[in-house]
Amino acid sequence: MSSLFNLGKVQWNCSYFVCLQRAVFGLMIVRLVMESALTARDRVGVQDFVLLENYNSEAAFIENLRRRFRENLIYTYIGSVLVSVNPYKELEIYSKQQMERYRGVSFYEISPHIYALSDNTYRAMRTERKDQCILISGESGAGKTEASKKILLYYAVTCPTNDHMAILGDRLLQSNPVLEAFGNAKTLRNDNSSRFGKYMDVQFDFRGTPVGGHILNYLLEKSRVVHQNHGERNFHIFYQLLDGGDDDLLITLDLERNPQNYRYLVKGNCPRVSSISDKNNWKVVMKALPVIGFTEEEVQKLLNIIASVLHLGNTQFGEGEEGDTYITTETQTSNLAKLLGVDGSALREALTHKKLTAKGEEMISPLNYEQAVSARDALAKAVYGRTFTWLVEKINQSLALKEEIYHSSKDSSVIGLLDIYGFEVLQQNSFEQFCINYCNEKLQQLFIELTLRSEQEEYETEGIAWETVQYFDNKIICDLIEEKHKGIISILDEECLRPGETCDVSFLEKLEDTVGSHPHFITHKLANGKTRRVVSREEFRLLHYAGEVNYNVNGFLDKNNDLLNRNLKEVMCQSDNQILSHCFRREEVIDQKRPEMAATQFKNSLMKLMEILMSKEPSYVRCIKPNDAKQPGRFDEVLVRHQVKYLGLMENLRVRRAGFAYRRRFEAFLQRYKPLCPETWPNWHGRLVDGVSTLVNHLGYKAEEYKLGRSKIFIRFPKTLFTTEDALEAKKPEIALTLQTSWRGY
Ligand code: AD9
Ligand code: MG
Repeated sequence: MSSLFNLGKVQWNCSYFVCLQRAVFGLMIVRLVMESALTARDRVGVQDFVLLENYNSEAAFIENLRRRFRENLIYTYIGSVLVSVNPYKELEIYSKQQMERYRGVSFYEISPHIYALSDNTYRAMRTERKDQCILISGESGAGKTEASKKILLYYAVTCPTNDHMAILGDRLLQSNPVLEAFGNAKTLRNDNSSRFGKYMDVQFDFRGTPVGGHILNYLLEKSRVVHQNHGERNFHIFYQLLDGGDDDLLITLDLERNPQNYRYLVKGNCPRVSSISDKNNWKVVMKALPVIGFTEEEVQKLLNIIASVLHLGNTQFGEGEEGDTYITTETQTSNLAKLLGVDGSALREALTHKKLTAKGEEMISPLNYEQAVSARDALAKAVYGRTFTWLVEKINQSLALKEEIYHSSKDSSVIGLLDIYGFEVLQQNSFEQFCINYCNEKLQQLFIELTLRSEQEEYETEGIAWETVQYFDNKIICDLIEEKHKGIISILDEECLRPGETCDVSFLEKLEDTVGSHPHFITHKLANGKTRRVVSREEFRLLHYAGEVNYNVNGFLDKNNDLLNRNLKEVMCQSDNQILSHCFRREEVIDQKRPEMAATQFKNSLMKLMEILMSKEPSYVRCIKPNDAKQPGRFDEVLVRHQVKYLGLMENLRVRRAGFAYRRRFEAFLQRYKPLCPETWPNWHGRLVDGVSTLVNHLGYKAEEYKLGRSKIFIRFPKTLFTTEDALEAKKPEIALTLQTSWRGY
């Protein structure tokens, strides 16, 4: 983020200086106010890790976090990066008054806060007219989604608006409970865990008014629809509907109130969660849907779909003598067909048979019991997954830029918010964890690229003496996963497409053959022919940047294939439920081309996401989970240390400490400050570097305060520049008198 206090690659321009100057003025006043506003409590520990005396010590770092956490000071900076520790309790720090407190005030003048980061990003967007993005990372339950909601709320409340745009603000906010109802679930790690990735652009016009929004969603964990681990739940919306829907609605949908009656809801043996009120959340969602622009009919169709997934789960099969299969829950299937808006007998047949084309002829062959169960589950996942995508599209339509603004949108800028699933290590890790953790590897790459590496490279290019900070570059792991032909995803795709008998175990064997010697890949086989105990015969282990994870290959091929029998697709695309007929297109049935496999689709969508993020100025929120028990006041040092390590916070701090707060090309620096030195004023005719040197000597800069590179001056501390700005401000009347045009410093 190229903010006033930023370490990033800031190339200042004149307009930036105007802003800086205003900010400095503001600061002088604010400083006085804020100095007194910062209470002793605010100053517990250091509020920026850069100020830690022993900044190389991980123990000192963690102690600072702990001391502040104990005082409910959950936010601390590393320069412009915000570190946040989940308090697991409501703090009185998010009120409207607090928002006002942070509005227009610079980062360091006030205690660290998510609002300060939001405000700073907003101002950077406005003054520099450069798109921004806020990347929120951390493991499951660390507080990413809460942070993203707070940022959104801050913009909705503090940005200038008008009646028309207030509607948009409302929609932006209301889209959250809806997406959470359909895309979040209770897991062992988080009672409200996001089971999809979300990148949201908020678009602002030239006045800084929010005028549009757009959401990109990533890989919903569809397998949860049909299976949940012990202690976990299906997506919230199912329980909300059963708990909150009124009696008439449940009768129409042929549902009973007790979730235990639905096979898709009993797998985790956890129908209720004490921290969640399904009934209240149902009301919130039902209120939100019309705000986002859902018609009554659409809501009804949507609920029909949710109910039909539950009925699908209860559809049971019996086995005939010939090994064929029939449905034993006839009445239920009739209701199911009604809810799906499809023909009952066609649905029955499609659930128990598959259609094959051999030598140009179509044949119907019966499914055996396992195949029928898996066809049913595939249908449930497809129906739910595609409806979720439709929901996001629908929300996007309601957030879309209004036509008249769209045409003048070259004047608009964007702040993107990334809230994507955190690194996950479960007892059993499957395809989903593989994708989630791969995504976290990519985000770590981006972080390295944009902060650590680029920062160091600039010092090298400029010839600034610099003690290189060592960090682990996880590119090697990204390559292991994503490299064409050689990476795990390619091998998985090949195995899915290979004719003949392939299975999850043959995939594992293929992995052993191809990447078996990779330093970040391990299976049970040891080079000396012996067996490694820590990895079972069905697993491979990846040494991720954030830790080691064993992945069980069972289900990898199926989940990557994500196939739905053709005759089920045919039935679904004839649905008279408009949402479903939109989700299941006729072309898909006619077009025999195989769509991209799930992991490749995900990989490609991540590549696009990286491009989007690279084109913006990033800010970071690094979220930390203080304990696994989801309890307030508990700070588990081992857990925190692990996160500090893999979030790269120590490296981040070292780079920041070793670095310079500001950099500026010689000509720009000289142009602005030359009035402050008689030898450079009104013009300097020598080499630029000599001019800058003369100028800073005259200003009395000490050697440790700055360095001259090949084309830029690097200033270490904000204070140095403030003093120079103050001097310039004092000199302004004199400059105005002596010169009218030749100085364009402002
Ligand atoms: V996951 O990767 O989606 O599973 P997140 O998104 O990182 O995860 P989330 O934001 O959902 O975690 O936070 C988990 C829970 O911690 C929330 O439901 C809150 O109960 C709690 N939390 C998080 N941040 C705050 C906060 N700033 N204040 C109070 C918080 N409670
Ligand atoms: Mg989340």
